[in-house]
Amino acid sequence: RHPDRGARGAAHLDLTLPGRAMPVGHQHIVTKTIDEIKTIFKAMGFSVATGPEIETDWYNFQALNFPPDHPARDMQDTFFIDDTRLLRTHTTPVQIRVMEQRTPPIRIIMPGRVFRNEVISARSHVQFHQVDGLFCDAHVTFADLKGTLVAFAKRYYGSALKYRFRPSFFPFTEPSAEMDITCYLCAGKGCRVCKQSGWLEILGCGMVDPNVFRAVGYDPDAVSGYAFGIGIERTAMLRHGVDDIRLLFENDLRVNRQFI
Ligand code: 2U9
Repeated sequence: RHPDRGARGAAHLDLTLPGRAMPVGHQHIVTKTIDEIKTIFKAMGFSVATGPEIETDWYNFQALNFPPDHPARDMQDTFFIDDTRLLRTHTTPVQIRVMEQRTPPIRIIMPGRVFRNEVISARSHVQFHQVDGLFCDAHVTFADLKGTLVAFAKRYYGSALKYRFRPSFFPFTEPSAEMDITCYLCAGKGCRVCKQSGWLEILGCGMVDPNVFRAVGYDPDAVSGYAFGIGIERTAMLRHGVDDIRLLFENDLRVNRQFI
């Protein structure tokens, strides 16, 4: 008789054995961050669109007011696939595709992976994620931009924060700005997270440049809009105190399990 079998040969059920672990997967911190940002903007009436990671020069640069050979292209170190195709350096080209297909009002965000030919270090990587936003209609003002982005920041980082908008430059917006909030860790006193400055830069934004409207066949005298871009890894690293972007792409379970 087999030692594990009973008199009639049936298997015993040993109720004293420990249960088998059934590990459950969970979302990556980058996916979670994108989902949280999507939820906040959806509640404010934005819809979500996605587009191709392989783009053309027109959608990635020209339609966004980077003229051929303009030095502003140097800001993006691009991975070119061949003479006509490249890996998108931002998700902004998706906005051009949406504008070509629709007429204002448009209120939309685009999350996605982007690529830049950078040296990999603790602070920069060849791939990262971005959420880009666009609001297009008649009579949109910088006040609308501020109202929406301040509402987003208060919902995501906490309602007690103070904020400031600093002038900046992007080829596709004019005027352009970057938004800082008081550091959520030290409330502006200065600490390791904000590098003693009290402020954290959380996004770039601006009013859509009239040349971008011309590129998609809109009349810049009739249509106005604001746009913004949020770097996801940067956001996740700020929120969770991760100091090396490479940790977000290595899939080391000792790291990933900290964000269940
Ligand atoms: C259209 C016109 C303009 C999107 C914008 C930024 C400013 C910005 C960066 C944030 C961190 C990229 O991931 S990042 O490095 N983006 O600062 N993005 S305004 O502007 C648009 C979008 C659509 C039609």
